[in-house]
Amino acid sequence: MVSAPEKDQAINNDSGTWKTTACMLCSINCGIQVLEKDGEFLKIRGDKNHGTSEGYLCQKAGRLNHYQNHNGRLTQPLKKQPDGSFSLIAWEQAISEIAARLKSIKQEHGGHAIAYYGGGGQGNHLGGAYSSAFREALGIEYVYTALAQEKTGDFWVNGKLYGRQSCFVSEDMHTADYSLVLGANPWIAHGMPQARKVLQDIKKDDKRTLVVVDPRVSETAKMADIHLQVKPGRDAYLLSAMIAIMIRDGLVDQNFIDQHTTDYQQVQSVFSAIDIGAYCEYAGISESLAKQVAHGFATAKTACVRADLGIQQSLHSTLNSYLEKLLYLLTGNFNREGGNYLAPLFAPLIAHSPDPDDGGMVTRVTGARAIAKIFPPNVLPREINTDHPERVRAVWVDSGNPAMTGADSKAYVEAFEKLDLLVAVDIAETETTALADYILPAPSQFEKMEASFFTYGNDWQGKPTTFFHLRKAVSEAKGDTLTEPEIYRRMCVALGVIPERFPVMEKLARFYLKHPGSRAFPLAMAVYFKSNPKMIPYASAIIYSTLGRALPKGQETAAIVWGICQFFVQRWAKQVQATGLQGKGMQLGHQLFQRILATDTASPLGSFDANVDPWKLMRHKDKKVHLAIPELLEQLQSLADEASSYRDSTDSEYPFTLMAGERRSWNANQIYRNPDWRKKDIDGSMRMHPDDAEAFKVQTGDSLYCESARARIKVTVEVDNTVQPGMVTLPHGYGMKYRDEGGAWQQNGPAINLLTDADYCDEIAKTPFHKTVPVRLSVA
Ligand SMILES: Nc1nc2c(c(=O)[nH]1)N[C@H]1C(S)=C(S)[C@@H](COP(=O)(O)OP(=O)(O)OC[C@H]3O[C@@H](n4cnc5c(=O)[nH]c(N)nc54)[C@H](O)[C@@H]3O)O[C@H]1N2
Ligand SMILES: Nc1nc2c(c(=O)[nH]1)N[C@H]1C(S)=C(S)[C@@H](COP(=O)(O)OP(=O)(O)OC[C@H]3O[C@@H](n4cnc5c(=O)[nH]c(N)nc54)[C@H](O)[C@@H]3O)O[C@H]1N2
Ligand code: SF4
Ligand SMILES: [Mo]
Repeated sequence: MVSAPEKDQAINNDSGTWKTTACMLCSINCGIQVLEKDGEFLKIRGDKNHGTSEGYLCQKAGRLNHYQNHNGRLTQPLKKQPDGSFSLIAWEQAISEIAARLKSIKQEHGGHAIAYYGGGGQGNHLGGAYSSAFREALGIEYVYTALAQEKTGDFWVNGKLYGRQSCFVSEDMHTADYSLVLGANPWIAHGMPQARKVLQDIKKDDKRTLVVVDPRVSETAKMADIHLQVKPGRDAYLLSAMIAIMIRDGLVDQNFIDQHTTDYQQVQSVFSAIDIGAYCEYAGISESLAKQVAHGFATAKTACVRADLGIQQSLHSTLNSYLEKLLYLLTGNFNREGGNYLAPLFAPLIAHSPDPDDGGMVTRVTGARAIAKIFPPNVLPREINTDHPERVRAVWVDSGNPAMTGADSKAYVEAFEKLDLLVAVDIAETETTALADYILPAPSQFEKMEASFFTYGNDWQGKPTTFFHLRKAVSEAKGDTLTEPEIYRRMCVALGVIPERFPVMEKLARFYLKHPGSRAFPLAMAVYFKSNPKMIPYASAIIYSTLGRALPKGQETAAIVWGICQFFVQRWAKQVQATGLQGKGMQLGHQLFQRILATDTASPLGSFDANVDPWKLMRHKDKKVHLAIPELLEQLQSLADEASSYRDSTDSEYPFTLMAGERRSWNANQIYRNPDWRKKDIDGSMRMHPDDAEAFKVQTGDSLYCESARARIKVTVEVDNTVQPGMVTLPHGYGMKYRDEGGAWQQNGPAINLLTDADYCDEIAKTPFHKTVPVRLSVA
């Protein structure tokens, strides 16, 4: 926890000014206050007034000055020259050259030859919200994003069970009596507000139980009442055995099943055929322990499951997501306090894609399906690096570093080098910007207005209020940067789909902001879109060019939030009113917007107390959970064959299982590039079991080679008995190049995606199996 002495609160002089914003290193976006001076953060502390974090911080936030200030910040637009070097280019020229090249690619090959990658990281979603107009202008259908290398299997299962992939499920670990944490390490990776406090509260309370399923004795597993130390990648066996035990022992909630679900018989018959003993043995868990947890979960007054990458980026990932959900569904722990539940979202962060058989989109080259209207980064290099006539020829990357974070970095580099055009929008020089034809620099997330639409992390009863935080800039933008929304607006103008100005509507917007009761602006917008329906796809750019221009300088990008508020109140008027706002319809939407705009910290969106019926968020017409997913029940039936044909990996060419991408105290995706922010684990060591270290005669600090079928990298050993023998782990968020003080390029720690293979992924969602990469080790 980073805190400052009381006396600092009074500082507002030469030593800087305390300003309120949020940490953007993970999806929780805890409120912070920074003592800012000339763009430097001198001190950082938690914001006690923030609705969800209430002053809570983890150790990473205290180092945010390293995100904001380092030698690799981009401050000027750059264009690659024929010799590979970059030279300065004026914005106007860059935008018009890029627009001309994109237009000609579109004309010659169609919009599908252009892909968009990114769309917002952990705290910068405003740019992504405005990019839709730009994508429409070019007919871009292929949106690739990091989310499609972790959560799309889960979304797909939600689509089958609840009717739409956009049905978003959260869990109420704040109040659950029994919490099953499955392939997640919230002590380190968070994933819920105030994660460490939640875990400590459970630990202190004898009546509450924490079970952790993890091959490693993770920091969270150390706090658990029961740790199921599953063998890496074998969760599907453990989970299906637990479900089979629940069915066999009559522990399912038959009332809930009868009232709220369909197709239970099919599910029951598949699970009844499971050889529980054999599955538990294969998973590495004793049958009695699996039984104890199955009984404990099913008989607890309230129980919930919290799952993350440990099952989603591991073998059988989509199937794992199904099994995890069946645990809480069959025991009736759904849509109730202390269980898992459908949660309302502020903005439509997740969309829905039909399956290919129902007319859903697939990629032209590899045939990968869209889930939630996004495509898996695993297939992108192959969509580019091919002779296929319908290949991807241009990529626009915004706030992503796929050359480092996508599976198989070498394939990414080779593919990006083949592109006709690569444009990268970032705040820093990255491995991806190095490959770009044009680099467009944006202000950092503290130098512009920003927001994240991850507003769902609140609990059913613990905190029935959903918050949204529109962060104002806390320091001046560096150099000649443009916000992403402004870049997208200028691209739309250069592509000829919107005019530079909308003088009449801009004027009406100014009048409306002064006299909201007039409704002049919203009515004019409605009339405009009614008479110009072909302009509807560019609504985000238009609202930015009109209402945005009418807002105070620096707050233009808030315009879209006004629109989102209007949609939100159409659905949740009562809940919004319950937070103290009056009025209805557009007035209410406007009031919500004004409150968001006027508050420095997170403001309440709506009060979602027990009066909200979460079943209303179900999207199947019958409002029932459709339990049987034929594709996955089929996969389930082939698990037995897989186990029986398994050969002991110690005989194989790659006898170790590498968890490629562990969250640790000192990694934060690719958001911190310069390693100076780290206090420990500077090299991003490879954790290995003492027995394995002894076999290689290595100690902590020694080097080894870690080699997969794709590449070999040198790693620093950390002897560590939290991992199982035969299993090694390397951290996520290392291996990036950075500029040292003299401006020379350096690299820090393991670049893990050199080792990963794009084909080693889930059949349905194409999410990578990063947690179980087969490797061999050798003496360096
Ligand atoms: N410190 C830190 N926090 C972060 C991030 C960061 O970079 N650094 N990144 C953020 C992001 S983008 C994300 S998506 C989240 C991810 O958050 P998490 O998924 O919680 O983090 P991971 O460490 O990737 O994996 C979680 C656990 O899965 C376990 N695991 C590995 N293989 C298996 C397996 O086969 N089965 C099971 N059951 N468990 C397995 C690991 O041992 C680990 O303890 O973290 C967020 N928070
Ligand atoms: N092997 C392996 N690979 C993994 C994972 C793993 O566990 N193992 N984890 C995966 C997961 S879960 C995730 S979420 C991804 C993350 O991968 P990415 O989404 O590629 O990476 P991020 O770290 O979120 O940061 C992306 C970029 O955003 C830039 N950025 C920061 N602020 C701004 C801004 O305001 N504007 C713009 N335009 N850019 C900005 C940063 O400089 C950085 O270059 O990695 C994935 N890759
Ligand atoms: S939990 Fe996430 S948002 Fe909160 S301080 Fe830590 S990294 Fe930042
Ligand atoms: Mo992630």
